Amino acid sequence: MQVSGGYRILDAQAAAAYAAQVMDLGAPVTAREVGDGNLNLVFICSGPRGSVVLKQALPFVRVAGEGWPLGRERNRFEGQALELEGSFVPDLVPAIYHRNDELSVILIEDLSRLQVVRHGLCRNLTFPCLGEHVARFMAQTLARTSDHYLASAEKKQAVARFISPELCKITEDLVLTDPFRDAPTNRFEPGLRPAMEALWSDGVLLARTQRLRRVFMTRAEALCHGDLHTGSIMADGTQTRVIDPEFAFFGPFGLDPGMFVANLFISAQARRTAGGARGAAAARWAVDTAGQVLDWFARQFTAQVRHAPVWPLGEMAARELLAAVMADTAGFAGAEVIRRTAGFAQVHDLQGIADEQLRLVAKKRLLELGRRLILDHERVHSPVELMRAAGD
Ligand code: SR1
Ligand code: MG
Repeated sequence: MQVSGGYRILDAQAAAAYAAQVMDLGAPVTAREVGDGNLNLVFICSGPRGSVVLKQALPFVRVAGEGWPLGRERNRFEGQALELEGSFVPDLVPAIYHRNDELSVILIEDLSRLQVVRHGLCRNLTFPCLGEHVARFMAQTLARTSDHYLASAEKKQAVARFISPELCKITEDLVLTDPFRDAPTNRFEPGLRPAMEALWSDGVLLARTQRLRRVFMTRAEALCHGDLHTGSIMADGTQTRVIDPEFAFFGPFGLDPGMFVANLFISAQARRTAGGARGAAAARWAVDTAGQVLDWFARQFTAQVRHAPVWPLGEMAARELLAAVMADTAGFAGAEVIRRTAGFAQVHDLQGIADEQLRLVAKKRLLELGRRLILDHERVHSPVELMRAAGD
């Protein structure tokens, strides 16, 4: 069906009408807005014959309001990324049914049967298949969009389709710069200031962070999800779907694995500090899962680049590549831990700890963990060494 028209911000009624025009949901179709993320509108549109999620990019950062303008092109990147990821791992991403770049709208599979992994972790739940699924998602999407699988010209065209200056700048600033200086975007309790000031005055830490920022900005190795935290994944006991790839761009292999394990480390620390006996068990699960996901990712990624169709690597070259990827993974994990602890984009794992003293204990330990991972990251060459650097 042909749908045209200029950009306008949809309300629930307009979202329902749009979904009804594009999909056969029966009549009547109703919609409710359920978005709880930082950037977009998200509607669940339901009719007698089924339901669908309509996601629309706003021309500004939702949590900040119109004072923080942001281009709507991120909706196109998200649609393109879902299409590409779906061709590699259709069972691990939501199906995409429709994309309208003019209206900055995508229609995707309704995943209401699953829950956002971060929400579950905050309630001490565990997800038995999560590690295996996320490892496969990362190995497949990263290897298959790299120069090992794509011919030289094809790879460069793919990089061009995902040039995403505004979203990359958010990560450059909010993940890799602002938390490492006294920036107005940072958000933390006064009791955390001495620990933050210690980070800001650690010249070696700042130099290692500059290296990570350079890697992020210059190394177009593969299509990264770009924001692979536990709020970007929905799951239950058997199924997993990686959602929200609006930050997708061609970046370093280690970015997604680093961000993902960082969020498991954050969950583990929060649960261990404030979750009682059930929290301690959930924390152990999160740390074990971090180790497993790195191990599974490392094995699959190595096998893929060794047997890749365009540029297969010999054993030694594959080993060297993996060592470099694990070093970057450790470094990005450290930066993600620090920014989720004291930067702009906070997480419920920590903010949900009602007791301020306990919250500060968890946050101080996480700042120390993040510092250690960044300082040591170039010495990390394997999943085991990364977990050792993380203290487990
Ligand atoms: C202004 S956007 C802040 C954060 O929200 C997104 O989910 C990304 O994590 C980004 O860094
Ligand atoms: Mg998101």
